[in-house]
Amino acid sequence: MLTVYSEAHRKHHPKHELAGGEFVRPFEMPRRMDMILDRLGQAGMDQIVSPEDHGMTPLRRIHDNAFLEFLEGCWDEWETEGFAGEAIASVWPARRMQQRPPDHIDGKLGYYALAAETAICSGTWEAARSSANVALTARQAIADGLNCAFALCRPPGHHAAADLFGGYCFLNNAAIAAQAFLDDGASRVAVLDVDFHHGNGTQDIFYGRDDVLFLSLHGDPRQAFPNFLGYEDEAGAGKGEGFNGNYPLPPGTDYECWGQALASACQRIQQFGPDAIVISLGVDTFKEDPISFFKLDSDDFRHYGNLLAGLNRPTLFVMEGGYAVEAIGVNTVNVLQGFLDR
Ligand code: Q9C
Ligand code: ZN
Repeated sequence: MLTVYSEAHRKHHPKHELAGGEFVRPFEMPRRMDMILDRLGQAGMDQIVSPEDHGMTPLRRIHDNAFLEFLEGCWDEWETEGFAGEAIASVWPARRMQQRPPDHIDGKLGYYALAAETAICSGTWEAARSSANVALTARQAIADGLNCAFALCRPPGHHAAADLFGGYCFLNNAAIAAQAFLDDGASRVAVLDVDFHHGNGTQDIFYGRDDVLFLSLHGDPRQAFPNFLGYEDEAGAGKGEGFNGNYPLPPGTDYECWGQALASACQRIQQFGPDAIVISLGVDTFKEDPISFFKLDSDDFRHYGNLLAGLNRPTLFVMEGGYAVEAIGVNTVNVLQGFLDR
């Protein structure tokens, strides 16, 4: 399987994540990519290419201009204030307050952030742009005739909405690629999000639309991040009604239960009949993931990769989460190998 990858992800290397009331080393770290690259090599999947620059146009199809300008300028504004640490949101437009972006960077960070764990550092914007280019280049390879490709994106994207960053995400790589399929002539695209966390950004972006079917299997928002979206009754709005599907699952969910939800999601995709499928591929469903509560083991990843091939559509894999770093390579490549085995 063709892999698209860029070293530019290393420019996003925050030192701090707010977790459990203290600052810890971020779970979402550059070494995740090294582990996946190592395993791709061991598996003989050594066809790895660098991304092309697709410019700002495909990003503007998904994200607000003011949000893109905020991301691009955030670090400079933060430094100009003379702040010593990394740029982290600490104030929000909570209920009954004005939903207006203010001028000061502290306020802008809160306006555009959905959570406080995600720090912005000097290279975050460059890394996020390159991550989107990785997804767009892999998508182009499918448009040019491949039946599958792997976008080894970092930072991840599925929590990012049109004007929100957080959950380690800045630009919604999967949504940007899905929109690019449509702009390139596709009539319908399905986005299947198998990351442990609900893909709130992707859901929000496509919630009112019937040309993108968004389905997500995830930890129930009653217990899991992002905590405020991902309920079963979120079915889409307006002409998008019926084109959003959530499968919230409880703590301890194993492959037997998770696989049933996947089978049901796959049926809906078959009915929808998409021209292409984008898989938001997070492997934080693994039993040893440090921040998640599903119980998949490494063989299960190969098994569901094989099921995804049964959908028999052009398939773009976009890397999202996965924080059991020692196993992230095996689990990720198992999905891809399971897909190719068919
Ligand atoms: N106590 C992705 O997997 N923090 N993002 C969770 C739990 C944020 C995960 C806190 C997790 C974000 C792409
Ligand atoms: Zn996740």
